[in-house]
Amino acid sequence: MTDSWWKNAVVYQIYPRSFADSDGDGMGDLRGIIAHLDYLAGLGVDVLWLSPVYPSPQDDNGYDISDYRDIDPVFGSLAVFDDLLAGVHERGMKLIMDLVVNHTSDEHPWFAASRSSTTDPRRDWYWWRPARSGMTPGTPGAEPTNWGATFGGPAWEYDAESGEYYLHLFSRKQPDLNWENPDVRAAVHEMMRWWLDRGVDGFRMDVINYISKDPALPDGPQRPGFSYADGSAAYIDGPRMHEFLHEMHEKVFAGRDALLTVGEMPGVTVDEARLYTDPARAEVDMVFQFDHVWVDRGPDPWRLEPLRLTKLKGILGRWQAGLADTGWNSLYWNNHDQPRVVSRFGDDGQFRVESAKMLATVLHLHRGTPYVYQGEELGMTNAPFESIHDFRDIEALGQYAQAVTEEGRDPEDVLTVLRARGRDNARTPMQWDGSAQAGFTTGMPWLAVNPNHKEINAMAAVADPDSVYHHYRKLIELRHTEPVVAHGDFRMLLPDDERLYAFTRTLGDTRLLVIGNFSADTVKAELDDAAEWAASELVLTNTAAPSGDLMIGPDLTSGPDLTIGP
Ligand code: TEU
Repeated sequence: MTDSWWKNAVVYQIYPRSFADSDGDGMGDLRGIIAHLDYLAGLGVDVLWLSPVYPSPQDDNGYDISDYRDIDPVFGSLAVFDDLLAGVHERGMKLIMDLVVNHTSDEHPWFAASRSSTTDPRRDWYWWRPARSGMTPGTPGAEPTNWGATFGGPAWEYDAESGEYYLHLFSRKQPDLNWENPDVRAAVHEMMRWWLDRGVDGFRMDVINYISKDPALPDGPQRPGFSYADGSAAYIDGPRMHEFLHEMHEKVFAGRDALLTVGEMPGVTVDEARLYTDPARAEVDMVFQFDHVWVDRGPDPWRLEPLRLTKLKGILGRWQAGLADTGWNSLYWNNHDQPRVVSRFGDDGQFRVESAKMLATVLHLHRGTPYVYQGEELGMTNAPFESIHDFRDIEALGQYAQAVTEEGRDPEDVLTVLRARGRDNARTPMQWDGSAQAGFTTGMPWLAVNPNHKEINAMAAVADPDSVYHHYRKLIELRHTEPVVAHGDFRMLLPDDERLYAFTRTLGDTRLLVIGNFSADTVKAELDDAAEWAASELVLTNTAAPSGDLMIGPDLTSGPDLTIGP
């Protein structure tokens, strides 16, 4: 079995198109990343994860791949990629690639062949089906199932040439691969070995728990007010998932050391995740679960639900308990699909710095491997999107069109949710400095920079010892130097408190107390052994001048009144 070096590691996600642009075309690129490797090494992260940089029509910003073995010219070339990899390794870091193999681009040669005729050897590499029986092919409602696609519209696209439909769980330019076909699996395995042979250190696997579908493709339950049904019961954690991941492990990872594999798994349950990440089963090292980022999602997707802290603690506590003995958690607040955490669960106004530090502390001191998404270490915030025309994301645009045009929702309601939760919030350019385009590009950025880059930027943060950046740096260092952070047991405290997030970590004689205040008030933490805690060493705080001797008091309200205990 592989060693588990990644328990002590922190991963940093780069969204290349928004990270740093070296040639002034307004899109980030690999040379831009190379120019900032010292910044990343200075933060102390162990692994970089690159969102897709392969050739792509960019329908879904690279999650639609048309060639798995090259680099899109907009980002660079294989030669530049090799330089980047060398630069990462020279600094003692590792690099993992995004592996998007639930679907390809419709412009991938595999799909072009598949589409070319019903008798092509690659026809069966994708999910082709005839119209619903008794219906005229190509007419509304004739789709083979009633499923909706994630980005709006039906999950099936009609191909008039062959008179059949192909399945796409995301956009129509992202046809789903048919993993039932062993040739598909072998082709993916071969491609993965090719990247590992080139020197990459592992993969983040996009929607990997969607690759095994129930081949019967049953209809899903219809929802009143929605044009399409939810088909996910037929493709989340499907019947052959464990078999496919174990086979991939055997064919690709076995015999190679020091890799990191993390499966992105929307809708995965704790029980399934324990199996996916049980080292004895040889599937993946860890998974991204979604329960905690769906905490503020209600029954109506177009109504904002406020955060209930007790619910968030219930979810993350359940994941901590479920993977305590077998398996391993990944820990994240942010990625390129989620709004900025300080805006979502914290305070991006008066207490932005304290709040961003508090959120970082709570996350990084759970048991699991933390992921930092570019700009999170600066406390970057959501962006001020006004109209739908300010958004670029295919999900925002597609869902808006469906909700407003097809389902008759009030555009303002939809916009309110997109402003708060839309993926473009995470995708505004990285804020390097206070200059016109935040030091991201000398040209016109593909998505507008957040005007707050004048105050919130890396140059200012690195220079300020009290910045969010230095707090992240200290948390990462703490994981490297203090074994309780990676290996300690986790115990949730105060589960019914709506303002405080408190827990302990214990390893042998070392005990760590973490208290995060999610409110804007000074709050007293009523802890059983308060006197003992108050007398112990304060390791890290988000407040300028903590009172008493708290071990850790990430309190939102800076100020000397922070107290614990009765
Ligand atoms: O995302 C998977 C996924 O489930 C998304 O639909 C996500 O939950 C949603 O967009 C949140 O609003 C992965 C990638 O991370 C995402 O960027 C891709 O668009 C998607 O797969 C398709 O490849």
